[in-house]
Amino acid sequence: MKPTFSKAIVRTPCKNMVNGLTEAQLGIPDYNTALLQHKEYIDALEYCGLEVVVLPANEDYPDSTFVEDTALLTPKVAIITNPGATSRKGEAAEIREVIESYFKVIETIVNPGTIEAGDIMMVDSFFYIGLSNRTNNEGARQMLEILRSYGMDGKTVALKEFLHLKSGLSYLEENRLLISGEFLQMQIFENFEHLRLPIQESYASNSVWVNEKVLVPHGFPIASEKIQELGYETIVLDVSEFQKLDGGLSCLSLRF
Ligand code: CIR
Repeated sequence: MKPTFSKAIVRTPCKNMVNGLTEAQLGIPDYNTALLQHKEYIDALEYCGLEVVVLPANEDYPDSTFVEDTALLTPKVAIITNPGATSRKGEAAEIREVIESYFKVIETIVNPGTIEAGDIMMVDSFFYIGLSNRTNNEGARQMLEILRSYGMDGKTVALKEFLHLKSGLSYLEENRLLISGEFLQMQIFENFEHLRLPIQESYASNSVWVNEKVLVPHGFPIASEKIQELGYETIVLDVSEFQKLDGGLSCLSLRF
């Protein structure tokens, strides 16, 4: 069954984002442009029918605008992650305080397990978990144990190239996957309908389905067209300043 999202949590980018983790080699983000792009992202989520909780910038954590990585929110339980990147570890405690206002049942991933929720793709009550430089076997094991104890399930997928699982995959509901790069050949995804993106558009494989609309990054015409051809309304957003930090559209919010 398709989810219906009613809320999202986002965090205003901090000035210190210029020191965020990145391998993108696209230059240093411009803070004022990032703020404008973030505002447009919030407007888009509101247009999709969500009430958006906007957290204040947190200068202690350069990557703290990428809130998606800090928690997995499911209808039954919220799971606070344990980010694999050392500079991001403290973000989990910061998000917990916020999540406590919205979820009664909260679980936590603990050392030596690490996991970032950009590595988790929800397909109904089944969760694909990428094993990456940020998410280790023990983190995935703990996550699966928690999910199973609440009647859900999942499977791991080993990554070689992408930062996170959802850097190269998005679930558009109706058994449809936006997919690129190393995931194209994987048997684990062969029973989905594939919207295949060429390598030059792989950044757009991090698009976001929200209540029948799809947020798509600006500058990726093949992705936009393939999504529109299937009848989805697309909302194109320029997130160039977040791309400079290896972040995509899904990373900027927790939707529930
Ligand atoms: C990082 O390397 O952690 C951030 N600069 C980007 C995080 C992107 N998050 C995501 O893909 N879910």
